[in-house]
Amino acid sequence: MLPVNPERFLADLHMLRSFGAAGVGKGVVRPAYSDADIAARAWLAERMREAGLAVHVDPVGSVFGLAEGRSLLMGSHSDSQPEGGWLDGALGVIAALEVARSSVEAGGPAVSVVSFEDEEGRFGVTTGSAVWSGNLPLAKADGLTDRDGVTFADARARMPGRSEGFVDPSRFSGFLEMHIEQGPVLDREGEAIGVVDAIVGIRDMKITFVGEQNHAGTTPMQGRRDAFQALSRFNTLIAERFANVVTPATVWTIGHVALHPNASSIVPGKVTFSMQWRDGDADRLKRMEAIIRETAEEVAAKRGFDLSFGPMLGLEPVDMDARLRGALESAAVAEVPGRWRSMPSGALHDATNVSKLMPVAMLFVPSIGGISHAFGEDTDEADLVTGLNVLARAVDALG
Ligand code: HGY
Ligand code: MN
Ligand code: MN
Ligand code: MN
Repeated sequence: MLPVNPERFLADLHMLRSFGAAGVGKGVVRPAYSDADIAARAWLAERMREAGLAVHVDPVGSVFGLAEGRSLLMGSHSDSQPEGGWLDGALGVIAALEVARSSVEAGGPAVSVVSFEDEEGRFGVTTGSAVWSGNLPLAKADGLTDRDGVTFADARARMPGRSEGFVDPSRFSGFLEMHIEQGPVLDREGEAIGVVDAIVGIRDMKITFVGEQNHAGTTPMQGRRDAFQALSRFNTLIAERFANVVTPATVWTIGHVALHPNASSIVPGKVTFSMQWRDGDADRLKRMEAIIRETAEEVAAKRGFDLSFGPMLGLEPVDMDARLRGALESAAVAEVPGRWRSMPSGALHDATNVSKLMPVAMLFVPSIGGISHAFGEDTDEADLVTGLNVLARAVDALG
């Protein structure tokens, strides 16, 4: 097996955490194109060079460390949520770096490394890999805005050292992504490894209701066109209507709300909010979309609100490649017999986009208490190292 170095791997993982370290638990604040993200990517590029890989920063800031000739690609993302954990994405990038580096040292199979940009969707949904794969045309991505109105085009222009062109995907034989589970299953069951069978699909859209801004003391309740009340009504109605369509695995979230002008003595005149929904079945995602659109129209019509929908972003559910998945399963059987399972991913990953270009597979390690997208996210060191060993064994077998 490839002689991976757990101490070096853990030291690099902690080093990456130091970029944007939040000082609360182990969390990080390293959103795409922030100063911390840009500095972390410069450090990563240097580590890739030291490992003997050729660095290519693509037009959106995804950082590749390329092995010569045809290779396996491995990695994930190093941007974080506005309040993120230290392992989400980072683990997959640093594990890939350690495997690639060990492989160069030991004369093993050719492995390239990638850290995709904006996986966490400051602008879109897994933006960097979506653009690379063609799931999101660059021209469309450039027009997307973050919650403060900054465009993707302006944000990506901040990333130094970008190349004009994208990496040719035909140089890669497949893609492996290691990640924390971000859910409670492995931790609860005392298991060490999850081999992913499929990744759910997602839809994400901004919705705006415009009513009438007015004085909160003098405007009678009767006849108000209060944008918050429209959102509140919409939220209640979709939960009732989804009940006939969803399964226990279906999820939906209104995670960002911008209420205008957001003051206690003003009847709010406008609300823009994010509506996101996820499921493993593409038809169900469509039925939910129809309910969302009809319900928003009904709420708007009742009290004369103006309604608008932003561009709908989405990714289809995808299955993992049987051969790559088999290699991960065999490695898990060898490393942790009886302590691994096959499981779906309810979180989105760059692997979804990359599956358009080449075969992909994914490996999970446990998340303590199932916590992620929060500063409290963590994994036992022993589990991090087990994941690295399973990955290295699979790469050796595939090579
Ligand atoms: O939200 C997600 O599933 C991913 O972590 N960006
Ligand atoms: Mn992630
Ligand atoms: Mn995430
Ligand atoms: Mn007044």
